[in-house]
Amino acid sequence: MRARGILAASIVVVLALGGLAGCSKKLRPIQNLPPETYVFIQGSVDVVNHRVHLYWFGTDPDGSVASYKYRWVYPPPASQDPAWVTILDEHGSLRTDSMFTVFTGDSGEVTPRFEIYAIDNEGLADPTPAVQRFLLSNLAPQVIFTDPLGLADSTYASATVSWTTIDPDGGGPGLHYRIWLAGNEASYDSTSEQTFTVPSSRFLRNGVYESRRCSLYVQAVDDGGRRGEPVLMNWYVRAPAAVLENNQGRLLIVDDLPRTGANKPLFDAFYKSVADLLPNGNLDYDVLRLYANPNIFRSGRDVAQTFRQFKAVLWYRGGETTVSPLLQAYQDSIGAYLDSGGNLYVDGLYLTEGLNAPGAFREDFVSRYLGSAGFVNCFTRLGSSGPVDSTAGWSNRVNSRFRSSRYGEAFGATASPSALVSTSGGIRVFAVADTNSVALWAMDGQLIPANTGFEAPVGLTVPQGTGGRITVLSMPVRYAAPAVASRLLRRMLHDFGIGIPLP
Ligand SMILES: [Ca+2]
Ligand SMILES: [Ca+2]
Ligand SMILES: [Ca+2]
Repeated sequence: MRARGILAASIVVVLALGGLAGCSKKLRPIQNLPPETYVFIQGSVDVVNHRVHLYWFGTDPDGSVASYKYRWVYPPPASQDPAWVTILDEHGSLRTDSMFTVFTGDSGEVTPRFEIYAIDNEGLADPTPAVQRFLLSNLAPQVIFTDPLGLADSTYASATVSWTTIDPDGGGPGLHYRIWLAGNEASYDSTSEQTFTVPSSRFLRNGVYESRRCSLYVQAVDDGGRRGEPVLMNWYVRAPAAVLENNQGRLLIVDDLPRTGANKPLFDAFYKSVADLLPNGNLDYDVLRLYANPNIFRSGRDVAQTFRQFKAVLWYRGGETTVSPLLQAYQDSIGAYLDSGGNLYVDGLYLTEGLNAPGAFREDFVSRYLGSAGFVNCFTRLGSSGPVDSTAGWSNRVNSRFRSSRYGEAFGATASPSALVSTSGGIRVFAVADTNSVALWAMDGQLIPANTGFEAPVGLTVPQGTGGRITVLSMPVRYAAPAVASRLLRRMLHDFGIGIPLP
């Protein structure tokens, strides 16, 4: 009642001045009359949406209306004397209508009243504000997952979910979402986006990552404060490895080969045989088969958060003559992992993009993380029937000779890859700044077309500023015979400091 009290007081003052004038000279023959205020809505008043468009106007018999003040008064226990709010348009001018979003909370129905009064050009207020009572309704918003993970899916401690929302009466600009894992409702995450990546830390139990089924809830809260029914998604979350050190597994092996393929068992067995040499054998690493779990990475954060649960990542593509969509899409997150001290080994064809040569990593990734100014190009036919042109794409023959001065191995290739349709080969020759970073050389004249007169760096191992390392071979190491390939891979992984013993 404070505002009304002030109004009453000002009226008394005006009357007193008027009375004083009447007793002496006629300083002011007519006292200022107050304005009158009217409010109305369009349509029925029976039950109105909680977002309501109100109109009002005021008249002043001896002047003009200068401004309006309004308030919403909710039924008790809410205050019956909330503060008045001055309403003006964005230019500070008089305003006579507005769209209001009324807080309904979870009841879905509320009976507030709207009060408004005009103030005239001499600052005098309408002593009897206009009042309109309402029965306002608000329907609950509902979340629907657009791409839920299922019980057959698994992730590490990271998951990205997206959803759409149905709110029959809008939802408005205040619509937002609460997200929590079962048991953590009290400390939910909030977003106004319709997608969310659950932070790894939310999956910790007693400070540790565990393999277990997880339940994720998403709940919409609309502009009226009404909460919808939480929706639930169940899937399986894997600990990085059976044996963890500082909550990390030693190695994540990413099998980026199709489910079927003539040489797939050969590659799978080869990488496993080397990883099994870790101190606790297969308790120290995990294998992610992308073909069996195609939904595991759905955002850059998924990749970054998953990689960070491992000291090192080994990503293999065998002799695939395709561009890896995941390496291509998430290379920035992979770079962030390297920046934060992670170790990455990746081998395969078409790993990097160059002149007339497709590949997953952009050239700026090569310059930033691989210490190379780019590639050494050759001049060859693009595809079996394309034009002859400059290109970064090279290939090799069976028995092409390769050597690693850094790791003290040499071999003749056991295979010669085919080329991606209409392009040159999948091997890249790096224009390295520091030959100490060369992990693998193609010897003089051994590539297709022939690298006559020079040895060609086709694999690099480059330390990163924060203690991490990236090792990239632009052909599968298993093109070497198994014993040599195994020794070479062991030496390369030994550089990561994850406990792979030297041969
Ligand atoms: Ca007046
Ligand atoms: Ca009035
Ligand atoms: Ca609603």
